[in-house]
Amino acid sequence: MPRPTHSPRIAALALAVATLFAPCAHAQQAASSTPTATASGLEVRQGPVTLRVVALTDDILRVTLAPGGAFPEDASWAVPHGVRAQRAQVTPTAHGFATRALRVELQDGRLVVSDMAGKIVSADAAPVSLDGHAFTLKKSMPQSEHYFGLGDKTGGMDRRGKTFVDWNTDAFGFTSSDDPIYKSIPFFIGVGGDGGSYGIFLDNTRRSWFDFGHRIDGVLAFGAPDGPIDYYLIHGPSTAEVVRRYTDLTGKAPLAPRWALGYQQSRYSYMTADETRQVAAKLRAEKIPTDVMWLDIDWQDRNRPFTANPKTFPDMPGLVRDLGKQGIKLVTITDLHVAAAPNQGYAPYDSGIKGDQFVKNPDGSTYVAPVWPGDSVFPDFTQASTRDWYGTLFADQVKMGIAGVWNDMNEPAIFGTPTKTMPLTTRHRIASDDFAKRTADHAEIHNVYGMQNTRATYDGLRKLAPNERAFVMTRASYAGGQRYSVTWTGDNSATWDHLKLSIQQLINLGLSGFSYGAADVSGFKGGPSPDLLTRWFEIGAFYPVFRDHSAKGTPRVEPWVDGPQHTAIRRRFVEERYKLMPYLYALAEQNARTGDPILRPVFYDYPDAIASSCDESWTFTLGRALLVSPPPSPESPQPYKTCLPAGGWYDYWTGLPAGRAQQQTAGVFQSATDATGEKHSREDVVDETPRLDHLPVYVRAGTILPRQAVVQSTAETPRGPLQLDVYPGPDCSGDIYLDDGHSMGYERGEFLRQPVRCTVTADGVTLDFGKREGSFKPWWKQVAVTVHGWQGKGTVRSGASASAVESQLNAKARTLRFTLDDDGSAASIAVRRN
Ligand code: NBV
Repeated sequence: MPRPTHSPRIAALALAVATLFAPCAHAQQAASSTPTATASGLEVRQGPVTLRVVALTDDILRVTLAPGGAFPEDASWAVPHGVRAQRAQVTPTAHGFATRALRVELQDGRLVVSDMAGKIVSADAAPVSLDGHAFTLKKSMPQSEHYFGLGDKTGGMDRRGKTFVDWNTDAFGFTSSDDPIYKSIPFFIGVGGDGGSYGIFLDNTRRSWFDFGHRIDGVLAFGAPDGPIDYYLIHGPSTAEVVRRYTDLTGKAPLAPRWALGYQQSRYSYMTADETRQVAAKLRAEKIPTDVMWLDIDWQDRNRPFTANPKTFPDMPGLVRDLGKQGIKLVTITDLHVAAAPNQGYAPYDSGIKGDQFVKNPDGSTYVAPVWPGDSVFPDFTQASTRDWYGTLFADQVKMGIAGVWNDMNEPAIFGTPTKTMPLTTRHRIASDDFAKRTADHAEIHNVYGMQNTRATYDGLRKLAPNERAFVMTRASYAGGQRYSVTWTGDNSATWDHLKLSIQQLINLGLSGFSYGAADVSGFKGGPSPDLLTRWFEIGAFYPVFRDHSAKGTPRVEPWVDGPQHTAIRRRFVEERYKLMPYLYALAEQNARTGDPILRPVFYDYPDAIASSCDESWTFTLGRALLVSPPPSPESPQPYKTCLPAGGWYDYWTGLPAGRAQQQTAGVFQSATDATGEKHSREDVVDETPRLDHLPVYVRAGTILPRQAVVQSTAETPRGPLQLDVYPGPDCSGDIYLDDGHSMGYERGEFLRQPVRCTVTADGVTLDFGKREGSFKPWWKQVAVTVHGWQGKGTVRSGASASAVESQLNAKARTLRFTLDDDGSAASIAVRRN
């Protein structure tokens, strides 16, 4: 039954709220004039405030408020001009307007958004309250709703009952409840309410805050001390639609080079080129597949960005070349501060001063403060011309063959001050995008400073090597920063608690647009026990970006440090990641097109999981197909339960049907009912007993999983055929995607995309290879198919001629295997029981 749009509950709640929030000096009262319809929404005067709602699309509303009638500047660091300029067609209604998906109404001065069935998506709990420049918005908070997003904030996975502040902060050694930390992504998603999932993105760069019923039960409040009252309401109803639409607004992460998905070895710091070479050689000798080595600040001369230490790294091109021969790329750190080193031939400083590129003090002098190089100056990345200049500084590194850049310390971190950052009075001279040319203080710019640093780096790299994908990793960022950089969670600690937290951080980063997330494997601060490090490798092997990194003065944490038994387990998991590379890379490409995260909460693809009977606070999926279920108390041998969403699952490691289906005799899953007639239309609970050498991973019934033979890096061509593991079940499909892995050629059609579908029939499975798109030629000549869950004999026939294909049955593993020559044409393969 659709709920009435004029909810008595909201009115009651608003009354309660009105009594709980003491009205501020300028609190705006409910008395409002009649809304005026505009071409794409409405506008209404409410006392001292004018409210404007504009439908950008049927599912995305932009809400701006003008205290005193003056609307904020229509400009944004997060949402590009063209996106903000979109308009949907709307129909005026008695109390507001409707799009094809939403009804937007003002009820007693409160904005109420409901879907076409009358279910409330989001409703104001009270009118906006103003206090000087500060504002507070309040929304009602249904009991059933849970909240996600806000980037990699700590405090567990669900934001409900908690309060957060957005203020980019260098948070070395942060705990699992510290806030704020490095990033500010003022976007959250409400999941589980009547009207389905929705998102709210407050596009305000100031020190904003979000309170999910922590201060007042049932009231979701958010605001900022200053800046525009400008937010977007994004309708789902699925969580996936919210995330896709949020990334329509703020941008998709560009497809990363394939090597960025390989294993990456870092340390603060590999101190010399020799040490770097030795670690690379050991990685190869130990047969730990590796794609990247990272150089931290000690590669530089006196910690000066854009220099190399002439004694310890005398021949960077030589180092790049030698590592390259072993299939290993080099990523180097470049912090944003520039050493204040006049008259020393230090070009970044000299050219920067000449071009007047640095942040200023209020009196107009250049702001100088200590960071790694000692006294430093700070590029004013809010000027497009400064970003252009900064980008050119990477020319030497690009020439050396350095594959990517690591932007650290860009909150920005400043030494020797309790605030850990610049004074809020420092001056930025905005000259960018559609902002009015004006001076802004650091309080306004702070949260976007790191993002604009990565923008300068990314754009610089793209200009210097226009046919290469740019790889930038950042610590600080703002909403939309995913357009320029991947990210990691900063200086975590070597504790079990942090291992668990890392998953929650990466899940919430993915829901906040940052699909390429990493957390330092091993923990940056402290030293992990051998067991913790092994578990971290196992779980890290399923992170979107898989990088082992640790602090100076801590025990070494390269994969081999705890002896052969631990190394063997760690190696096995790294290898597994490389086997999964075709799947992972297809997920990355899907992410670039749709915004679907690589690593996801289970409820992303399986919405019922939001009410799962298991603790899913750190179970996650990698794409729709793989569900990873680490022990909830990783340090303890306590048995635990994994909840497998409805539909049927296979054990990834054994390939056998999992859960209730383990007992089935007739083979594969068909729709929601398997061949034994047992329903898989409800969650399946599996008992797990933790074992250090095992991480439970499941495959959705209905998956066609592309895999390959192990390689030592993505630079190596895999031997043998492309492997397709078919896990029969409902909605059975898989995607093959390939390109050269590093150039922009894929944008010009140099890619290979091929859908594969399978249909479960009463007597077997039919596999349909769709038409190939794109001009890229694959490395394989053959495709090796393994059908899982198979019982009894089988015959395989190919194409219209039904020519017989030789197959091998493995009764114990319940597989039927066969190999097909692959000339790229569409084909239908019939696998039949006989
Ligand atoms: O550049 C050194 C470190 C780096 O290794 C780490 O990953 C960053 O988060 N960096 C912070 C500077 C300060 C470390 C205490």
